Amino acid sequence: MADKANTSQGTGAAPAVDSPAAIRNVVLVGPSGSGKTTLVEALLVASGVLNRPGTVLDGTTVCDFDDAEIRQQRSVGLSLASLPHDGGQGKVKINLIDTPGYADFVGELRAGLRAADCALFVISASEGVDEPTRTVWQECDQVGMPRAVVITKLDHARANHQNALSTAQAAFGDKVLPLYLPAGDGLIGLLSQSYFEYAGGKRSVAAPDPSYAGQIEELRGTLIEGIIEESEDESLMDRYLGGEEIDQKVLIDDLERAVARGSFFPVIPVCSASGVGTLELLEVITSGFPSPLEHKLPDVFTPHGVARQGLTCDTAGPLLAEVVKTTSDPYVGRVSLVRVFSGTIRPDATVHVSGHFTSFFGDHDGASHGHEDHDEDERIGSLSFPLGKTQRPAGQVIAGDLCAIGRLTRAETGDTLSDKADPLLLRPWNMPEPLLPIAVQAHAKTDEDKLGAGLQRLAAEDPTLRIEQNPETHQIVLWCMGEAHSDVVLDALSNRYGVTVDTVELRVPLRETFGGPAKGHGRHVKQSGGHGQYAVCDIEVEPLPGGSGFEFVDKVVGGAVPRQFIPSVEKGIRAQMEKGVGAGYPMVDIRVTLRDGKAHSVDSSDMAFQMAGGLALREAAAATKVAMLEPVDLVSVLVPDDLVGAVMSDLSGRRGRLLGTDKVGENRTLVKAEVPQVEITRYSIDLRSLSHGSASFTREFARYEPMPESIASKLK
Ligand SMILES: Nc1nc2c(ncn2[C@@H]2O[C@H](COP(=O)(O)OP(=O)(O)O)[C@@H](O)[C@H]2O)c(=O)[nH]1
Ligand SMILES: [Mg+2]
Repeated sequence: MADKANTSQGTGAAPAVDSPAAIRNVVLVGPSGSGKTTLVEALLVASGVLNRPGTVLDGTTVCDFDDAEIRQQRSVGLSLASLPHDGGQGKVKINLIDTPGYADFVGELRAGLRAADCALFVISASEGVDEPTRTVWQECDQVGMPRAVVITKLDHARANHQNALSTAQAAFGDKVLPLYLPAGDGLIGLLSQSYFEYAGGKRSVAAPDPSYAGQIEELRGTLIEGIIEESEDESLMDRYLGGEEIDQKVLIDDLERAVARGSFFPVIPVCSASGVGTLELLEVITSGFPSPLEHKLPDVFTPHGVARQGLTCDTAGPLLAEVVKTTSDPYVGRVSLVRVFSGTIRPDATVHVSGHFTSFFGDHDGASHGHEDHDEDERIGSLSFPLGKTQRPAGQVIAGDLCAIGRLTRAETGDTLSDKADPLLLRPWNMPEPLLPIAVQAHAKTDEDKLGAGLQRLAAEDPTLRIEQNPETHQIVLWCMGEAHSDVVLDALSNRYGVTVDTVELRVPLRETFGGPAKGHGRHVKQSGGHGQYAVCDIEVEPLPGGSGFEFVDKVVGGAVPRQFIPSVEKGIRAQMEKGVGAGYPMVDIRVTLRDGKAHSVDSSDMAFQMAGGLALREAAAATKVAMLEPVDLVSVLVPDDLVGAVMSDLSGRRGRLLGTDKVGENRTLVKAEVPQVEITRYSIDLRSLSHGSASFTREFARYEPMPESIASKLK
């Protein structure tokens, strides 16, 4: 990987600051391909961290450094790049958190939102806004996260800035207003009414071309009104409407306050290719976006679940930090990306690691993700400020900042780090449930242990990966967010752990039961030469109601089956039930009555009666119909109202039984149905394409039900 290093990277030391007030944590959000990763390159160049930008195409960007990212030419994980910017009011450190736009990697986006205090919504001038991005905007709305919109790719052949702007306003609301108008090789500032021209990587200021006068006036009017509406000074609107020219400084102050409050969202046009707009964007980030001091901390508890109040973004406060991402580097080992909420982390310190306390956070059960509960001390290895994969040593890391910690062996993604003497635990952030099951096996049998170990490590790093070892189907099932996610997991298994993995057809854990009562005669007799075997038994089998399991009744009279061999018959029947009698699925919900049998004084044995028991069950099964039972899930789908019909008819087509619908919020509906598991193994993919990513669903096991004969017969 070293040979692919971005050789154009500047040698600049990591920007360090001594106050949270000088930090901005900014997450980049937007559709896949909208230009986020390239924008980070452009901003790094604008701030002098890089001499020249890398490209996604060549795999030379700072943020897309992972093997999978270079191969796929798109981001699959979040990454961090920090840069210093001095906009004239002192040096500010900007931590840019690049996230993948593709839906499979939404777990990385969630982690990015958690680590950040403000968000840039990056929209391509040639495309627009997709459904998932709208949803993230609404989520940001709910928590009042400050946001700005960047319209990228101004130079694109199909770029249409005006269109992209209207799309963004339609999607995000009327508080989304442009601060600049793209013009020629630069931008016109609508407040300053100056033309910022970019030539040869430098910005110069001039008067705008008079031909823009009309456009400027119109947009400027809308912008000023928008700002004044947000102003806390109520007299301002009257003065403005009365014809007073409002001082630009007053407007800028009001604008910045409204942006920081999360009630006004400036739009900045950018061309990453030429650098146009990068300095303007850095100015919005440094002066409009709030520092971590203004961000309310997530809920804090002690590991025993007692709420802890009063923690703030104080560098001298108790240590409170969180692992937002974990990666493994073949050379460096484990690297944990950490957001510090309170206190200061120093190298060589010992910290307390706590995490995944299912008992009092309920729902997000770490256990099902293959995570362990943590409550232990661990020493910090190296401390650094990452620039993509490059680690720049950090002397210390203060509250509000982001950093990488090397060689933590216990801490996993989502864990809280705190003082050894004052253990704390943060309420976990909302992680998405993986809903696509992929069954896998090691290509070589000898690799099975390596596969298990590799999967465990990957699941510890990635909270959106769940590993299931199914005891009924004996399959290893990876629960993933989608196929692109599973590809990344399989790639990592082969590249990092050297295990070649085959995906195999997923077996849904079906079960068998008797369709009706039947009798079975089991005769296991071998008396020719050597030690003889002799056992005969007669059984009656009846189906029991669902969920009854297995009942064994002994009705033998007169010692036809000797006492000591009755448990042998039962054992043989149980063993046969585990293997099944039809398609090889375990048999459940039957009562077996042992009626009669025969024994031989010398040749009968425990083993012989076990064999006879199994045989008797097979015979009984052959005499009647074996019915298949299938697991049925309760599926809840959250959809925009206009898709309710489409989703319901799709569910019906999957043999789903509709239970009802509930209105959720203004324009969403929750559709509930019971659907057989075999019909929804790929539902996450199908629902995404049916709804263009606007719907989500959950599923939970409800019960086993008889499978229709027409479908069961195909399995045998
Ligand atoms: N013409 C042009 N192409 C761009 C610009 N920014 C990004 N791209 C291209 O758009 C594609 C997607 O960019 P990328 O940064 O990976 O988008 P992301 O998925 O949002 O990170 C890449 O091929 C980039 O080279 C830009 O400003 N102008
Ligand atoms: Mg990207």
